[in-house]
Amino acid sequence: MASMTKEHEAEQQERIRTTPAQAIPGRAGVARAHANVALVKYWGKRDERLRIPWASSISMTLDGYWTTTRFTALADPSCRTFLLDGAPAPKAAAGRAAHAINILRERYGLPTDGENSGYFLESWNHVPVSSGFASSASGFAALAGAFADASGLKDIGHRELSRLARLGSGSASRSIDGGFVEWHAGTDDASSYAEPLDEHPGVDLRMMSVMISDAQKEIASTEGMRRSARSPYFSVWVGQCEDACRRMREAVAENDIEAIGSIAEGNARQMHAMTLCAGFTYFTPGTLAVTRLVEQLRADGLECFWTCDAGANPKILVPASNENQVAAAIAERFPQARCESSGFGPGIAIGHHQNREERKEDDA
Ligand code: 2P0
Repeated sequence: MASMTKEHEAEQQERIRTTPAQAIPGRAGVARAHANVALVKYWGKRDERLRIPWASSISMTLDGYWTTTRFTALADPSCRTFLLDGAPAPKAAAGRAAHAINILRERYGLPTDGENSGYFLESWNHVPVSSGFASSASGFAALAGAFADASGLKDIGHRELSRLARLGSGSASRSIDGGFVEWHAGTDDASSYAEPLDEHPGVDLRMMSVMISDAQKEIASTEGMRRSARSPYFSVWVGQCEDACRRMREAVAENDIEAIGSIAEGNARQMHAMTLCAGFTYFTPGTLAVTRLVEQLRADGLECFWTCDAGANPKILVPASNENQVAAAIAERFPQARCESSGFGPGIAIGHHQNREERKEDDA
C-alpha cells in the first residue's frame, strides 16, 4: 500500500493551511452540487482514510439531481445538528457528516472540540432514494462547498474543493465539476482530485435509472471495495480502469457516443465480474434481465448501453433521440419498474447563487 509518510502529509497540510480559514460563530455558507454517475468506476481504495483510489475514474454530472447544503458555524460545542430535508438526519448520516466536518476543520486548523466547534448543518436532497441515483456524491460535495463558504475560503479553487469533497466520499470529488469529469487517482492527498474532462459535452446523452428493487444493498460500498481487493482479478481490474480512462478521454474528445457507451458498459461488466470472483455480487435476476434487454435493443439497432453501480438497479446510457423508445421497451417488459433520467449537469455553485427563490424551492 503506497500511503504517504507522516512528514509528507504534515507538509501538505501546512500548505493547505496557508489559505486562511475562520470559524466565526453564526457565519453561514451555502452550496449546491449535482449528483454524478461513473462511466469508468471508482472501486477500490489504496488509502481508506484519505480515500485515495487505486485507479482513476470518469463520470457524468447529472442535471436533474442535486443537494443544497447550508453550514453554519456555532460557538456552542454541544450543538452539532444535522437536518436533512427539514428533519433530524438518521444517526448514520449524522455521524458520517460529523466525521467529515471534523476532518475539514482539522485541515484548516479550526477547532474540532471546545469553543467554536459547534455547527448547524441543513441539507435539502433533490436526489430521492426512489430515483436510483446516489446522494452521497452531491451531499459531500455540497458540504465541502458550504464549509468553504462559511469558513471564508474565498479563493479556494475547484481542485482543492474536489480534494475536500473526496474526504467525505470518494465519488463526491467528481461532483464539483459539470459535464464529463475525470478523477485522477493520484498517489496522495495532493495528487488525487477531479477536474472537468469536458464541461460542455457535444453529445446529447441521457442517463436513465431503472428501479427494479427498493431493497437496501447488503454490502455498503466501503465494505464491497475491501472485499473486492481479495478478488484474484482485482489487479487486472485496476489496469482495466486506467485503460478505460485512456480510451474514454479519446471517445469524449471525438464525441463518439458508440465508444463512450461501449467503454462504460465494458467497465461495468469488468467491475461486477471481479466482485463475483471475490464471492459476492450486487446483481439480482432482475438486473440481468434489464441488462439483457438493453443488449437486445442494441442488437436490434437501437443504440443504448447499460452500467450498474453498487446495487441491483441498472442504469442506461442512451442518446436523447432514443430515450423514449428505450423507456417504452422497459415499461413494456418491466411494468413495475420506475424509470428516471437526466442529462448533463453543471458544477458546484457556492454562496451567491442562492437567491431567495432558490432557497424557498429548496426548503419546500
Ligand atoms: C463510483 N460507486 O465511481 C462507484 C462505482 C459505485 C460503483 O458509489 O467509500 O460512496 O464513500 O468513498 O463514493 C463509490 O462509492 O464510496 C460508488 P466511499 P462512494 O461512483
